[in-house]
Formats: sequence, C-alpha cells, structure tokens
Amino acid sequence: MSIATASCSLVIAHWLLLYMSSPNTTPPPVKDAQGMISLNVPKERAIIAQAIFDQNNDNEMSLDELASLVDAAGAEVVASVTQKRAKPDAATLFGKGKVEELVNVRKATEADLLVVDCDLSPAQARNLESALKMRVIDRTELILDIFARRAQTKQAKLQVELAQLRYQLPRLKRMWTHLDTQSGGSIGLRGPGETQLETDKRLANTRIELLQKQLRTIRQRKDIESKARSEFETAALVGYTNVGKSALLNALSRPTGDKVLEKDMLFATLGSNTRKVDLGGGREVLLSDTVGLVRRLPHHLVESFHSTLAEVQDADILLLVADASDPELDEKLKAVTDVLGELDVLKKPRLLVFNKCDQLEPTVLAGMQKQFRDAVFTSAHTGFGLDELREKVLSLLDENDQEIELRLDAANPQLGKVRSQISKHGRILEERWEEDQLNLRVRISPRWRKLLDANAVQ
Ligand SMILES: Nc1nc2c(ncn2[C@@H]2O[C@H](COP(=O)(O)OP(=O)(O)OP(=O)(O)O)[C@@H](O)[C@H]2O)c(=O)[nH]1
Ligand SMILES: [Mg+2]
Repeated sequence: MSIATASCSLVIAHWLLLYMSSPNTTPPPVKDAQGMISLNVPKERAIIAQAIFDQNNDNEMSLDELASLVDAAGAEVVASVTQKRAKPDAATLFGKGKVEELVNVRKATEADLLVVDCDLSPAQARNLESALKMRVIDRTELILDIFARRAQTKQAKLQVELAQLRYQLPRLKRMWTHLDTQSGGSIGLRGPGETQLETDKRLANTRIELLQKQLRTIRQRKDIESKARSEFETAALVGYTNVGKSALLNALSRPTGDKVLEKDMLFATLGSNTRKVDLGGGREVLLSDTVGLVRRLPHHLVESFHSTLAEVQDADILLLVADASDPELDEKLKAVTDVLGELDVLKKPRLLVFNKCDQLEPTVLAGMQKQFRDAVFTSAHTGFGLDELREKVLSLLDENDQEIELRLDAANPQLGKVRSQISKHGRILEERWEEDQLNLRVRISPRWRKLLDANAVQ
C-alpha cells in the first residue's frame, strides 16, 4: 500500500474503487515478517527534501532521520535534496530553481513521491504536486502513515485513525482534486463538486465523534484497572524513539514479565506496557514503557495519544531515556523535553538515563559521566548500570516518601499483612512493642499513606 493512500482512510475507499475497476489484478495481501499487511508490489521510490530557513534552526538536523522514517513506512529513498533560503515560498515552499531541480531529479530517478521534512500547507502540497507531477507528502503525513502501519491494539488503531481524520479534514479538497487527476475521470470520481465535499466533511466529523466516544470508553476502563493497582508507585520510561526504552523494561523486569517488543525501528512501541520491577530489599515499582517521541511530533498525534501518554502524567517519577551513542543526542533530548512540557509533567521528579553505553569508547563514557553527574549510564544489552539504575529509582522514590508513626493493635488480624506491605512500599525505620501495641516509625509513599488513611490504620 502506498504511503499516501495508507495515510488517509477516506482515500482508501476511493483507491479501492480504482483498484477493483482495474483490469490488472494484483495478488491478495500477504503478511510480512512483522505481521503487517503488505501488497506484493515494488517499494515506492521516494525523494526526500529539506528546506532550511534563516529564522528556524530546528530544521537543521540531518536528513538521516527522515530517511529512517521513509524506510519505516516501507518506501525506498532514491535521492535527497536540501535548500537553504531566507524564508519559505508561500506557494511551493522551495524556490523556483529548486522546484525545477526536483523535476529533473524525479525524471532521473523515476521517483513516485516527494517527502518533505516539514509541514506543508494544503496549497503548497497541491502546487508542488502539479509542478512535479508526483505525489507530495509532508513529515506529519509520513509519521501518521507509520503509526497506521504499526498500530496493533484497538486503542492505538482508534487513536491513529482519529489523528489522520483530524489532519485530513482541512485537506479533503486536495484529496479529491488529486484523485480526480489520477483517475482521468472514472465513474463515481468525475468532478466531485462542493456537495460531495460537504458530505465527506460531515461523514468525517461523525466518524471523529464516534472515535472520541470509543476512546473515552477505553480510557474509563483503563482508569478502573489502574485504580486497582494504585497502591504501587509508578515510574514511566519516556524518550525519543529507538533509544532502548522497551529493552530497558525487559532487562529490568526479567525474568518476571513477558518480553515486550524491542526492535531497531522507529515507533516499535505504540501502546504502553507495564511491568513490576523489583528494586531490591523487597520494594517494587510499576514501570511503564511509553510510545517513543520524535522531534516535531505531529500535534494531532500528541492529542490523539493523550490516553496512552496519560501513563506519563500518572507516573510518580519519570525515567528520561536517551541513546548515549547518538550524535544528535542534544537535539533529541530537547525535543523530548518540549513534549514533556506540552504534557505539563516537567515538575515530576525525573532521572536522566543514558542507554546504549556499550556503544561508547571508554574515554567518551568517562567524559559524559563527568558532565552529567546525576545521570545513570546503562546498557540494556550487557546489563551495565542496571543495579545503579534500580538504586537511583529507589532513592528518587525515597525522597518522595513521608515519615509517619503507626500504632497497630496486636489483636488486629491485618497486622502481618500491613507490616509486609509497608516493606514493599517503603521502609520500616523503627519497630517497638508496647504492651499489646506495635509502634512503627516508617517512611512510605504518599500513595500508600492515602491507602492507610482510607483504611483507618494509624
Ligand atoms: N547496543 C545496544 N543496543 C540497544 C540497547 N538497548 C536497546 N538497543 C537496541 O536498540 C533498538 C531499539 O530498542 P527499543 O527498546 O525497541 O527502543 P525503544 O526506545 O523502545 O523504541 P520505540 O518503541 O520505537 O520508541 C533495538 O534494536 C535494541 O536491541 C543497548 O543498551 N545497547
Ligand atoms: Mg519501544
């Protein structure tokens, strides 16, 4: 399935019409190694392009990431083009000369589509398409497409569809004109007028409402599930995509939990997975893996994935994971911090975790350790630094703990249970018997204290 068709569910229906009326029948879909549906057709050939403007340095990262995103969407990069300009051209983003160059590159490489590393206005996309005579998609459409291919759970699928519809709604006109040219005026697609466009908008809006309702129901069910385990403190692994968050979750929870998917591809994880992790001394924490972030993450996705990212908002502490061996480490850390700011969680206690340290020269590692004294340096692959990570998580939770005195009646049938729960969720500092009462001085988590209060234990 092509990137442009996959990135738009409304287009799919019309594309299917074209497909079914075509005399060349293509073999039925097959599943690839990752269990994803792939049509037995050659990979699409993509030109990737970047425009760097004087007023916006954020664009100045290499095109490698865009190439990886194209790869993750199942296409092949055949050429890359960069332009530096003072400001974007309102009609075509790139200047006239660059557009001509792109026409020549398309002819030389026989490319099928152009992927632009920034957001295009509907008009810019339309103008570029007609000048280049090939499909043009922007970074947001590409990321939405990857999410659509990767979504496995019902929640993720609904979230992606919602994000796609929200993104496509103002662009419906472009899709229609685009298909109209492609079809050469096939029956049912000829000259769709304003009425059809209005109908489509209404249908899209109805679908958006339905998706929002279904997502609310899933969220309510998850709320109930998370309340059931609310006695445990929670930590969330957050970070750029492909830094090793899932690998760390697996390494820390081994051998108790089933393994979650860790894979060298962008956006391997789309939902959230939670495992219990033993921090030592009998104390446990619930650790959640979350969807990977990316610079300039489409706003529609952040909004739609709100319920998945809610794990981050609910967490007591955050483990901000970065790939220590990544040359673009600083830019990516900044991108993650920006999203955390958008989620309003920057006040939560957090720990910086530099993973993939097995990829570093010892001298480089030593230099980073000096520079980031509060961070933890790990390798999910070799196990390096994992004990220190557990200790630091423990002390971060400890800082949050509150010291209280408890008096338990010896005749209280819950005595043994309460005592063992306290060591799971905190520390017993002092223990004294006074006649038929057990006096405890303890440090416990605010969550557990709430539970004790609710159960009138004092
Ligand atoms: N060398 C090395 N590779 C690692 C390490 N940790 C993870 N990886 C590899 O990095 C790739 C990405 O790992 P994941 O755990 O899937 O990364 P992630 O952060 O969960 O990625 P997303 O789910 O896409 O956000 C995989 O190929 C892992 O095997 C590590 O400590 N050292
Ligand atoms: Mg992952």
